[in-house]
Amino acid sequence: MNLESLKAGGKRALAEAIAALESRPDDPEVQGLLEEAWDAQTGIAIGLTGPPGVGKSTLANALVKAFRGRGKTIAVAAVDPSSRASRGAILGDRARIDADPADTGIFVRSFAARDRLGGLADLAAPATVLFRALYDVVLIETVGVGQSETEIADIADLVVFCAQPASGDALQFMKAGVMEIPDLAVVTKSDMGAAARRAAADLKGALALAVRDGAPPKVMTCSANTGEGLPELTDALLTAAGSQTGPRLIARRRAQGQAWIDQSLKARFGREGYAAAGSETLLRPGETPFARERTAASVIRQRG
Ligand SMILES: Nc1nc2c(ncn2[C@@H]2O[C@H](COP(=O)(O)OP(=O)(O)OP(=O)(O)O)[C@@H](O)[C@H]2O)c(=O)[nH]1
Ligand SMILES: [Mg+2]
Repeated sequence: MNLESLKAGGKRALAEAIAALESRPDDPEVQGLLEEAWDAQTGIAIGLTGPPGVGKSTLANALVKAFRGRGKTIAVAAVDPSSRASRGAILGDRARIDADPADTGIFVRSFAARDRLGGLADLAAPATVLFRALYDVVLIETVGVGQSETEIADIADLVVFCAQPASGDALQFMKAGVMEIPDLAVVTKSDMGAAARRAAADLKGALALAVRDGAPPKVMTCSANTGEGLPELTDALLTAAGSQTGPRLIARRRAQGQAWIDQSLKARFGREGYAAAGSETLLRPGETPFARERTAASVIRQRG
C-alpha cells in the first residue's frame, strides 16, 4: 500500500486505505503510507465550519461541482457528531453529495466524530493528509462552533466560517470570543435577500478588527440553491489556496503536525503520559509527525 497503488487502485483502494487507517493505525504499512503522503501533500484543505443548519453540506455539494468545473480533483470529508451519526445523519450527508460515481476526481467519506475530541474525528487529521496527497482540494465539513471550530484550524489550511441570514449566531460567537478568526466568512442562503445582506454587513463589522495577515477576513454571500455568488466564492477560495505557499504553508502544516502529535499522544497515554515524554513530542524539521509520534510513544512506554 503506497501512493502509487492508491492512485492506480482508485476510490476503492483509497476506501480500503482509510479502513486500514481506522482499524490498524499502527501497522507499519499504514504508517509508511502516511509518511509518504506527508511529504507529497500538494492539495489544499478547506474547512467549512458554522452552526448546525447553516447550509454547510449543501454548500459543500455546490463547491464540489464548482471545483470539478475548474478541473480540480476533490475529496470531501464530512464529520458528523456520533450521536447523530447513529441516527443516520452520515448517510444523509453522504447522499447530499450527489457525485457521479464514475468520476474518479471526486472522493467522499464521512467520519463519525468521537465525543472525546469534541467535534472532529480522530481519523480526520491523518485522512486529510492522505487526501491532500491525492486530490487538489480537500473539503472538510464539521459541525458547531467553538471547540470543533478550533480543531478544524488544526487540520485545514483555510477555514471558512458559514453563517446564515437572520441568525445573529456569528455575532454572538465573535463577541463571546468563542470563534477563531476564519480565513474567510460566508453568509449562506443569499436567496433570502435583505436578511442575507444585513447578516453580511453585521459579519463585516464584527470581523473588521480581526486583522490577520494585514487584513480582516473577506465576507462573501452565496446561495447554494440558486448558484448566486458561487463562482466568486470559488475564485476567492482558489486565490486564498494559492496564497498558502512557501514558509507560511510550511509553518501551518508544521503546526497541524504538532497538534496531531499532541492530540494523539494525549488520547493514547493521557495527560501524564504525554507530559512524561517532555521535548520528545516536538516535531523536528524534516521529520513527519507520524515518525515523531512513534518515537515519543516509545519514550513514554520506556519511561512509564
Ligand atoms: N434558501 C436556502 N436554503 C438553503 C440553502 N442551502 C441550504 N439550505 C437549506 O438549509 C437547511 C440546512 O442545510 P444543510 O446543508 O444540511 O446545513 P448544514 O450546515 O450542513 O447542517 P448540519 O450538517 O446539520 O450542521 C436545509 O433545509 C437546506 O435545504 C440555500 O442556499 N438557500
Ligand atoms: Mg451538514
